Amino acid sequence: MTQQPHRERVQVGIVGAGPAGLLLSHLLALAGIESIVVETKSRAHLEQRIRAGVLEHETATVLRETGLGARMDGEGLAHDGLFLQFAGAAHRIDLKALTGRNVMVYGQHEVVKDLIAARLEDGEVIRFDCADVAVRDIDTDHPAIHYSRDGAMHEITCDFIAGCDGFHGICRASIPPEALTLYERVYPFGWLGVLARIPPASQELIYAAHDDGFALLSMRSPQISRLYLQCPPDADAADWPDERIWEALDARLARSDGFRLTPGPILQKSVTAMRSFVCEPMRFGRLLLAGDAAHIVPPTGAKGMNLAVGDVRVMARALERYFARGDEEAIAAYGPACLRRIWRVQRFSWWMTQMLHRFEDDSPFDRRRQLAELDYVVNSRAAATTLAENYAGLPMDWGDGP
Ligand code: RFL
Ligand code: PHB
Repeated sequence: MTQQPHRERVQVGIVGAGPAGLLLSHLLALAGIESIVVETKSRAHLEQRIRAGVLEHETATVLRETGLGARMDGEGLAHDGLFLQFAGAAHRIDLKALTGRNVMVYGQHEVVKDLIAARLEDGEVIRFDCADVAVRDIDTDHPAIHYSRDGAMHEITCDFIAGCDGFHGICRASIPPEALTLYERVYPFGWLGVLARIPPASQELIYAAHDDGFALLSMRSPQISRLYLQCPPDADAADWPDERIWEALDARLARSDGFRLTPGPILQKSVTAMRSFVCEPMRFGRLLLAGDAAHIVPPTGAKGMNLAVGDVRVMARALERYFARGDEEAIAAYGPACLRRIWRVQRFSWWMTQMLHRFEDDSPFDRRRQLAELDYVVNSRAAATTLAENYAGLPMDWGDGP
């Protein structure tokens, strides 16, 4: 006899406890809408997974306004500017002076910790360590999430499912391929990211374009640096012993004013592939996609998590209107409203990536053009403002959403 699943009902079933799924659940709870989050990984894994580090001004504001700002404001590092470095010299882009806004350097895993703690105050609304997660009946008005945990089968029937399960999740893959248009660019390089126990060598982030390839100096705290190196797309972190990493970083970040990095213990290293990707539409029936499940940007613009926050803000508002007065139009407006911002952010992330990285098939002409572009950006107030307003963040609300 087949085992009967344990059945539950909730207004919104959320697949994935990354920033998108957790913040959506938090925003819905504030609006009095019940949700359950289903996640394959453990709580400890999510709270230690090192990823994004830069919160746009508006992302920080959303967290603050929804009661999640205390630790961020205490431990996060507010940055009023960043450096673009090339030809051995660093040039400051003054975000604050150019836009009136700044960014907050606060690790994604810290945001995730704060969100998990806030959600668990409402009971067992996050189901960690789930297996065999699947979504069913997404083109009906009673879609369901199925999963197994500790040997038991579970079924959650919902009014809507939010697919917040990242680029490799099952939600987008559950939509018939003919219903989707996918736009994609895969870059011929990756980033080797390292977490090191050394105080940041610069108060603000340094994005460095070098003949050997791109390098980025970022940070997580006054004691911990986060550093990245452009590497081959199929690079294996095991082929990068610590000495090789420090040598490459030293070469790419060295400046004619004598600036040098001091090596220290490396706590973690991993390679990330780089791609631009958008899936349209962001909805199929009662399944709504958000965050990396619907789009990916190369990390050069520090935008991935911020886009996820933008999506779920719009989605929460659409769902709120739906549950208040059955407003189907708000649901229909969700994707189009997000996509306008998503494509602008795609453009910015691509632009930063092509300006700062070494492409193998670059001709000497391409290289000189790249340097001329950097020279223009740091010496023209108009061009610097373009970078600054995108980096600090375009408005999340265009006024045409639900
Ligand atoms: P996530 O964070 O990938 O979360 C998806 C969650 O879904 C779970 N999952 C499933 N759950 C249930 N059933 C299944 N079948 C499932 N399959 C997957 C996963 O375990 C996971 O917990 O997506 P979300 O929430 O959309 O958030 C997106 C962000 O994580 C991502 O865009 C950023 O990390 C990108 N990113 C950056 N974004 C920024 O805004 N600023 C930055 O400075 C920045 N730097 C970065 C980055 C991403 C990087 N990597 C590693 C890709 C730097 C790097 C190196
Ligand atoms: C990070 O600190 O992880 C980080 C910062 C800026 C980026 C990407 C990643 O553009």
